[in-house]
Amino acid sequence: MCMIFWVKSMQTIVNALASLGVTDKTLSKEEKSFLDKNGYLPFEDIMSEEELLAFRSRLGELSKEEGDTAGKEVQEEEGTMRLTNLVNKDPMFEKCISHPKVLAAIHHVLGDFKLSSLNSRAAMPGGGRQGLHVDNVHDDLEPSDYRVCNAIWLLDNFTVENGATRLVPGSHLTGKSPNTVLYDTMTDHPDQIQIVAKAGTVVIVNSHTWHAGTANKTNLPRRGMHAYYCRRDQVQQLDQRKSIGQDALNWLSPESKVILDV
Ligand SMILES: O=C(O)CCC(=O)C(=O)O
Repeated sequence: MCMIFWVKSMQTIVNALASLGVTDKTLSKEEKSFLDKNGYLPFEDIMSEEELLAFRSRLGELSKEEGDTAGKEVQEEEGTMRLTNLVNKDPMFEKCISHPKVLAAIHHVLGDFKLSSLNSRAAMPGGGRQGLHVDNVHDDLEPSDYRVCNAIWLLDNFTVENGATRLVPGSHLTGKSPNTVLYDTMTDHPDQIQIVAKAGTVVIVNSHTWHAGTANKTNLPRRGMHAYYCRRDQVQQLDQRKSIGQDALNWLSPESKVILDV
């Protein structure tokens, strides 16, 4: 990439972060080193009870409205209910792409970044088990060359029983994708942990950390939203310029438009 363009683009995201109140001190030294070492970082109490109720209720309405077409713009997955392009569907979802602490963590991993897509994923009763994966298949990636990073917004308590995300701490440092080194990505990994955390938490997951959804063995859905970011030089999962409507362009802040690259 031409140096002048790179510096200009980096200034744009840096300016947007500054006006959202993100500084080098937004994350503590301990938080940065935990994220660097383990490839994930939870933040508790990012959503209030009222916000949780509002998000759950709006996603429920959207699921009904979209029916069989839900999630089609990006990804369908058996045993789950997915919705996508949420930024475009209600002003309430802007919170998920503009929270200073979350953005500070994404910036720490990716440097110059943009939103790749904002989706919800509910593991339905009996569904949700995935193979360990990274979100950008690669091999021999240098630890400083991260391209994608996720923020999982927990709308329900994530428990061992209801399909809490599993991940292998530190696996982002191997530079490898699990499908190229593991015999079977579906089985439990000896070093995996499960992200057991309460609703309202946001978990940053460096998407090069081996991770996966687990099976929901309860009779209620396990709901979360994925604010998925990519480095600014990467292709978005959902082309935001093509997907955004005029209503959203009217309600989004200038900072959010920089984050979306629209
Ligand atoms: O929702 C989860 O627990 C993780 C899902 C995931 O990793 C994915 O869909 O790629």
